[in-house]
Amino acid sequence: MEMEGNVYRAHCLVLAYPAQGHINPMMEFSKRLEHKGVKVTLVITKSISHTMDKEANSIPFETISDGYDEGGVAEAESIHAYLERFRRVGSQTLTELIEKLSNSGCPVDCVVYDPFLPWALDIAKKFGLVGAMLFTQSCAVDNIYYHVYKGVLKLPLSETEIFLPGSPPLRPQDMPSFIYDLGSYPAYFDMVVGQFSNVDKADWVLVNTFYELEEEVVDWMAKIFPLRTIGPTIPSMFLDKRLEDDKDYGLSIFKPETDACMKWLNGRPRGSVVYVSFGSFVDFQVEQMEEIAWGLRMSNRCFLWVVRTSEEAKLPKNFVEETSEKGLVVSWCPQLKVLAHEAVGCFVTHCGWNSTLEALSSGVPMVAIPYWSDQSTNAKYTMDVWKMGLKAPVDEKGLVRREIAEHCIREIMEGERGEEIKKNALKWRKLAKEAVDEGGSSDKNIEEFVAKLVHS
Ligand code: UDP
Ligand code: 7WV
Repeated sequence: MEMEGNVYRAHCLVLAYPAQGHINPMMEFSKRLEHKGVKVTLVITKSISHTMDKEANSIPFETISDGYDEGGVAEAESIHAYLERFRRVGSQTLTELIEKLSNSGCPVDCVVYDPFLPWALDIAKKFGLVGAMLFTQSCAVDNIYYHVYKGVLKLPLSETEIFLPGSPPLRPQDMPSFIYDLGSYPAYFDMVVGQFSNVDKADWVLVNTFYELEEEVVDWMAKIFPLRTIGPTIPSMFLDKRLEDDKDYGLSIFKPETDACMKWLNGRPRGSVVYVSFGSFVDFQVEQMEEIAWGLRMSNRCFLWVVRTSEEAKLPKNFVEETSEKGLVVSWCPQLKVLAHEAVGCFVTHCGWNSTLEALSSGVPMVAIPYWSDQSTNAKYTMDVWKMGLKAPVDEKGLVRREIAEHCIREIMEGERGEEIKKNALKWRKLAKEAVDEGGSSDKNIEEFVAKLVHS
């Protein structure tokens, strides 16, 4: 096959769910495929493409419609209505896109898709294409949802300890929020459990994790599915450095205050800064925001805190002014660069899966304050399995109090436990890099995927 003078081995459509934490891994996986000679077209929704800043060297993209071209989910009457219309209009427009590409001499061989959108597999199969789901959450979390799907894990939870194959005993509060707080987001509950609705038709089940990180659960799930680990999907320059231009994800919903952050970090002593960020979604109660602000102040450390514009009003009055000697508050930052900066010694995070993998790949210890979705499970593993952070305990109202936040930060920055955690963090950084480097577990899996694609 030939395209603009370049010979390529196969053509993959890579369909992302429209959220920052889902687009990033799809983008990076696409770059790994491209590096191995596959042509890739990234597919995002029209609504999210309006809000994204396209940086240099990103993968070419096309859009489909979720039926809400102006505002996406924010425009919909409910999450349920959004997902239903996305299924209908998305199926239609994805079909049209595949037809268009075929007619323009660039036929598609394979659809890689986020299993939040399982209907994409049905479309791929209608065209006789290879279908590969790519889970953008941890294998442990996928395994929990699989057990709910199978009806093996019965809800509401009635036990105080839950035993699943490949997993340590979990308390209800270590489960994803949609499970322990059953009924909180019924449409998202259906979506995450529905990821398995047509898994039997998938040619590949790819997971954004690496074997060494989740050995037991990967071994267990690989007995049931054609499962391969392909992560962590972090830009290559932060890991194996084999993809020269891959310094950033390439599509960003918010504009990072890069210069301000890097200038502020430069010159600060090694490991002295607490970096605080809760990702692209978290919408804290005012009270929780205040407790975190106070905890930070009480820790007496320098901090860089990402407070999205929509969250700004929740900061205590005059907080930014009163802490300006010690802290910098920005609306968005280049998180990978910040985590890689030697001044950063601790990451206070919601434990979104990307943030967790990024911290792990940079060797930065975490204080986890999970908010919803899979974050509490990621926080549990961070503390008790990977031992590279602390999961901040909550009070009866479900809030992390200021003394607790302060204590966790101090434990990591100055405590004895912190030393152990730092040592483990560095161990994970090494293993993450090895996994994606030449001959590593994830690299081999991607090689195998591409080789089979070419010969199918
Ligand atoms: N991120 C960023 N700048 C920030 C905060 C986050 O670039 O100030 C990126 C981060 O590197 C990660 C993504 O946004 O890749 C967030 O994904 P995650 O799964 O951690 O959380 P979500 O936003 O989905 O809750
Ligand atoms: C966006 C929308 C819904 C969910 C997520 C992101 C996530 O947690 O990954 Br459930």
